[in-house]
Amino acid sequence: MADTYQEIASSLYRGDASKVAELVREAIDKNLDVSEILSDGLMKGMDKVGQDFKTNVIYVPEVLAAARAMQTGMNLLRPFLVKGEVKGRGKYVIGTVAGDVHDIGKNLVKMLLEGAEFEVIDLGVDVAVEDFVNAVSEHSPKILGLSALLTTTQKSMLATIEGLEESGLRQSVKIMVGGAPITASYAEEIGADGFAPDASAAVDVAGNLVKWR
Ligand code: B1M
Repeated sequence: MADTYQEIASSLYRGDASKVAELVREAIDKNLDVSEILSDGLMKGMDKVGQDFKTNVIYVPEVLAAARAMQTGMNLLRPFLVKGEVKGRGKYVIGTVAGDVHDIGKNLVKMLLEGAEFEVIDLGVDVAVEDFVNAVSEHSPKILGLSALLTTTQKSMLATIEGLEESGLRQSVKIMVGGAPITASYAEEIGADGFAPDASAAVDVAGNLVKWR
């Protein structure tokens, strides 16, 4: 089992999407735990990509190939993470903030929220402040989730919250933030209502936020 996860991780690292797909399908057929396939296989591989990217062992093209392989694997796990069509916990608008194109973590958060019966409206990446404001106005979600992976784009979270305040919509929605550089203290500093360090915590935090409404 550990070998399967290791093989998934190293195929992802190499950016070999078809091998990742083959191995993930095999793991599912063998009834291996879906959350382990995700954490010990796909995410382990992506962690190594992150470490080697930081130290210039690999560069953007390799990271992009690994990101595609990650998305391929996640898509295969999706039916097991998102069960049923009941969307009883309300609407959740999510997006990656302006200037930032990282979406793997945001997509994972989205998948687990859908699995936890939220109706998720995904605005994609590099979302301008006014697009977040328009989406809150149009969909009246219970929660707005903002993702950022760069220290340079986390300030777009504050700009988005300010945009909602200026448009008079801030009090109509709870705001959750997350992403690798984001901390609980940053969330508090910018006036967000919730912070989650990972996708499964995001589901718990979202569940608590809707209880307060
Ligand atoms: Co980028 N990148 N990248 N990159 N990239 C990082 C983030 C970096 C840490 C790499 C490094 O140096 N080690 C670094 C940021 C440094 C910093 O700011 N401190 C970096 C950089 C510098 C850059 C560029 C500037 C590189 C360049 O062009 N020179 C550039 C910026 C582009 C832009 O956005 N404008 C860039 C580009 C890219 C790619 C396009 C090549 C690709 C993204 C592809 C894609 O997303 N479709 C990419 C990738 C893949 C990464 C790393 C390697 C992996 C990110 C990832 O997907 N992780 C990353 C290194 C790293 O993070 N270790 C890196 C897996 C994912 C499951 O985790 O996204 O953290 P994560 O999500 C987690 C939690 O954070 C949390 O839950 C998720 C699941 O557990 N979470 C939330 C996320 N959003 C949440 C929202 C919530 C709650 C929780 O509530 C709403």
